[in-house]
Amino acid sequence: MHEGAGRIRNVALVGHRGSGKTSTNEALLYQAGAINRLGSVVDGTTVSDSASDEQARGMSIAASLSSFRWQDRKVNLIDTPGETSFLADTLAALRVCEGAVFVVNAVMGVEVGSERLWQRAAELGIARLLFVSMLDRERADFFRTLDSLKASFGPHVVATEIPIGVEHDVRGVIDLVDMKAFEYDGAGRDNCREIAIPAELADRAQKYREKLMDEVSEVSDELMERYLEGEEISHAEVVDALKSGVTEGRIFPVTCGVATRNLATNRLLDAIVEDLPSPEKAAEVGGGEGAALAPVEDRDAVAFVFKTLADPYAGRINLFRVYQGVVHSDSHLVNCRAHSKERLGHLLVPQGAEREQADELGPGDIGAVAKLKETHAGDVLSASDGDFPLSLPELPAPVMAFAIEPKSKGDEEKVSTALRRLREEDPTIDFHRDPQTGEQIVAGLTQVHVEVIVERMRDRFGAEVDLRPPRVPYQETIRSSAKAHGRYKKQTGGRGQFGDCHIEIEPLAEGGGFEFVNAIKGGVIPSGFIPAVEKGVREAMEHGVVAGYPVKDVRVRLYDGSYHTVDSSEMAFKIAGSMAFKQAMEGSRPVLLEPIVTAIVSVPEDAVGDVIGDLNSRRGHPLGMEPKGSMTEIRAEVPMAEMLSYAPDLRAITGGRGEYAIEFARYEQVPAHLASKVVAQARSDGQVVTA
Ligand SMILES: Nc1nc2c(ncn2[C@@H]2O[C@H](COP(=O)(O)OP(=O)(O)OP(=O)(O)O)[C@@H](O)[C@H]2O)c(=O)[nH]1
Ligand SMILES: [Mg+2]
Repeated sequence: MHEGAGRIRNVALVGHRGSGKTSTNEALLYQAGAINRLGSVVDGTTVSDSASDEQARGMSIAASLSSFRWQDRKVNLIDTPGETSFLADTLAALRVCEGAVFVVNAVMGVEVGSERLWQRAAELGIARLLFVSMLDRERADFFRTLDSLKASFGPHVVATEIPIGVEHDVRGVIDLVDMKAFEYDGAGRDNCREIAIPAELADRAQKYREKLMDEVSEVSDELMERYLEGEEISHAEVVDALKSGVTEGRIFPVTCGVATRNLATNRLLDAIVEDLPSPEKAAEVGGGEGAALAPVEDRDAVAFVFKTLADPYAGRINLFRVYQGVVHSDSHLVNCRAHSKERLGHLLVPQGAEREQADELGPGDIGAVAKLKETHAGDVLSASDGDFPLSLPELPAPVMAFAIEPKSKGDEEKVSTALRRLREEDPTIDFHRDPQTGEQIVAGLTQVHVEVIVERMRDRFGAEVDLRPPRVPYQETIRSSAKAHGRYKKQTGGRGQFGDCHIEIEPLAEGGGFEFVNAIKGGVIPSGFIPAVEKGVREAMEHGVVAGYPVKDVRVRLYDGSYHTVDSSEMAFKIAGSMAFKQAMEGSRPVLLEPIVTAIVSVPEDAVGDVIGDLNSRRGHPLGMEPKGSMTEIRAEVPMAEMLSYAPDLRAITGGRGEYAIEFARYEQVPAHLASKVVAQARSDGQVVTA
């Protein structure tokens, strides 16, 4: 039997790196009885950070699914990585959940990255709760954190409980809906007991209750009217209004606790099952991808694979969510990308650290399946082949590239197998052979990302590699238009070669890419050869004339030419097209472009001056700064070439207290004095063949 879609809660735990998600995940599993021991991140004993590199680094690298029951509901909880390097997993988790819990650290307040996740969750139409964690830490401040949450996420962020006690003396919470207080003794499962509201907190609790009521009454006009006229609003009405406000994304309740002491996690569980919508409810409210699919049983099964992991024991495992119908074990479904049948053997449901087998998973539910032939994250499995509106969210481009070289000769095959397998798990990894230098390039979102990839290659596949400084992905473009004539003619006895074309090239706006315009009149070049000219142009554009980098934002107009009835061939026209492009580019003020990134650097107040000074010396332009909790967030645009080895430098400047993320922003022309250096380097690398 499967769980009814109305009784399921699919919930992602998201938030900034280190905000306490994995510890919260652990406490929720423990409190719900799915595990019998409260593991810790420090000891490397949590369920969701089970990989050895996660334990060694004390951070989550992959999304991790656990299922458990609470209040007779089935909760599928996904712990996600906060580190932006692993954003692919975080976004994939958000994609398949109706609800998210934003975990925010009570010392730091809202941090870099959480705001962008909030935005993504809003776009996906996900209901959101907030959990202010680490109340027990020194300098933890629930109310300051609440203010920072409102400042970042808007006025509908509202506390549904407030803590009793501060820092290490925190001992419980006051529920603002029921106006009841609870105290926690020890970290055991039955550590919660009701107490009277402490007298010294009575006024404060009343004040925050009013704020909550203001917010709740806005859910309906009727409620608002009665509330303003001072009428009594019943407890059940408040609970219902809160629930529908959360479901509709109009209210964002803030809860709080201490994960490592299992303090108030029972209340977070209550909030998850009571306030967050089920797949059925979310479908009624509408919105989101997959809305065209109804979470009902009596239709053909449609499931979406959102995560693939390479389990060292079980092989490849796919995590999927059922959007419609029922998925059975020992059945066949069609992979709608590959249009091939996959046999699903056992269905797996992760229960704490174990995986249990399930006979079937109903609409809205999430589970795992091992040993599919070719299915991976992003694929739709369905009873019959079709085109379903389900896909992974768009991901940032991997901008941090390194050249890698196997430590031992002859390991090339091993290395590429390892990379292929790892990319199944993480679509933000890019690897390719640089056509210019023959180097094997591996690119990720950040330096940490690439380091993790290299460690995984070694630990899982025994493939050891050296990393060399990344090459900057320069590009080239043109600044004026020019005409050129490409003519390829060869007469070597017998049949010759003849191709002849006139083109004009002109600059396109940034992002314009490439346009090819066929303006041939009267068949002076037969239409069968025109694609060959275009192909020749495209090939020439792979290596611009400045320093051998790809050329972009160019329109090429083919307007004249001639042919020979016997000697003309596709090959000859392709070569003529290439020749014409190179020649035209020489005359069109070609320039070198470099990638500019937006760096978001988060540092303690006292390091701000030094960090900005350093960014300036890297040709950076500060865009602004903002206090974020106890840190200051600096935004700056900096050429990527200047940020290649930023991590160790930032560490040195801030004494290890700073962190940063970079995002690709755009391409800009390289200043002339630097461009000549890049050109000289490219020539000495043999990347440019001068005519
Ligand atoms: N004192 C205290 N420490 C906590 C609490 N929650 C987590 N920590 C500690 O804070 C650190 C980070 O916690 P994690 O649970 O790994 O945070 P995370 O959000 O999963 O981190 P990433 O997965 O890297 O984004 C660990 O050392 C935890 O032991 C808490 O409530 N109180
Ligand atoms: Mg974690």
